[in-house]
Amino acid sequence: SSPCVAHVALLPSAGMGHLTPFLRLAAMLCHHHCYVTLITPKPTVSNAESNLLSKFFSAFPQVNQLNLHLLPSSSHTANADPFFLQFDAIRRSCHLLHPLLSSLSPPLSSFVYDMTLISPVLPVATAIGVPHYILFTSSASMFCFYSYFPKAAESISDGDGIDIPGFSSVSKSSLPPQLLDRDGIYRKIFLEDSPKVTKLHGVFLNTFEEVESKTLKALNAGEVVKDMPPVHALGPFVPCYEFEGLGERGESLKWLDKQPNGSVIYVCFGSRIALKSNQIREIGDGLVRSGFRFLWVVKGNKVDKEDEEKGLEGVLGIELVEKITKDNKGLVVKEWLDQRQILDHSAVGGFFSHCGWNSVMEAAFYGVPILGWPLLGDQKINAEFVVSNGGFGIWKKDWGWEGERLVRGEEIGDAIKELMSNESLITKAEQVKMAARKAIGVGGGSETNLQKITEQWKK
Ligand code: BUP
Repeated sequence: SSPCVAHVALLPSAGMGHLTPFLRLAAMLCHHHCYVTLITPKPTVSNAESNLLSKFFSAFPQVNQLNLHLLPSSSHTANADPFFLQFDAIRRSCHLLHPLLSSLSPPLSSFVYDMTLISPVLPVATAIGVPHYILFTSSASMFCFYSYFPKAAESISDGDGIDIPGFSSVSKSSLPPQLLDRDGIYRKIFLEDSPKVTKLHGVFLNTFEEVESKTLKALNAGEVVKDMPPVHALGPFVPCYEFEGLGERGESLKWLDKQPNGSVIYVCFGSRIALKSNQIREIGDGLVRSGFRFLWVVKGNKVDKEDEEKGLEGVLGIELVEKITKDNKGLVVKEWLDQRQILDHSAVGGFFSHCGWNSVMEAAFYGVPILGWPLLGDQKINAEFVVSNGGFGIWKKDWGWEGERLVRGEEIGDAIKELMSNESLITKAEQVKMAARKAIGVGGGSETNLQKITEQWKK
């Protein structure tokens, strides 16, 4: 007899850090023979998101695309983060989903939506009567913090940080700075949504047992929050060759091909942060001082749609460009690179990263040691993971958040030397890589979890 098909709807939120794991999950569900409807909030904030969506739909024509035309965001202060404004716009538009989802055929078996959408999606999912889950796009550690946050919210400004039962404490200096802004969208979402996690059928995480087992156990035992629904580790989400990059080998890969094994440090601070120009120049100085080869992705603007034709010289200054090009040790690019291909390249021996969770999991999957410089949001909690649980990186805590102080080239150069010459980090990264591959391989923890969940949906 032919197996029953599960029909899963997925709703991502704004930014590559949220979209990418959703698309990877969509690909995994297709490989598990689910019928997938991907809801796409339109328009996207960045070009990177719309480009990735096009690639995804050409690689997976069997996926049903459902556009969610967004209502405008409510008026907010002019300097609000464009990605947070988009979170808000998606939240305001979620009620439009009910007629779209209830008329789907075959009817939905389950609905997986972004961690930032709990309050507005909850009534829709309940009305349709479908089991529903969030994909929490960060670590299990961050999920502990998120779940417990409302209980500690009032006291965080005066206290030393937050002690989370069943987990450890998050020091005051590691608290996502946006949570201290009483009127901010990010804090509002945390306070409104977090108490509702107990109403979900489950929580999906892009992590794996081998590296966050204690935290996952505490969550599932209800130690962090009572009545916690099942929390499933499904990661690390594997970069998907079918739609990411599509195998093109651009200039940077050709450059990497010519460099010795493990000799290059790859530098990228994610899709959402544009550092100030004086800090960018210090990084450049640090890279040159380190004496190591480097591949550096520089971002001039928060949103790529606003990228003006300011060449590299405009961002870095002529003097630095000359230094970099003089001995041909470094390659600096302004455009979007396929990070998957970079981290997978044998020439890359280290990753200078902001510790966005997707980047951390990708580094784990490819076994690349990290020099972490957490710049905002959950990134210090992720950096703590890299240093403590994963043990495959270093983090200079006194560098602070983005813009807290100017981190000098000399400090950066020294930290890069420390990373690139530490043999034990390479060994540790290799162990994490093996564990990551085991988790998603046949019979591995994450693979088994996904198998069980999709079987339930098919019943
Ligand atoms: Br930039 C850049 N190429 O040039 P994170 C990013 N990426 O493939 P973020 C590229 O975008 P949040 C580039 O591999 C990762 O999958 C990268 O997600 C990819 O950080 C993703 O690492 C970025 O989580 O998002 O963008 O700061 O703040 O939501 O964590």
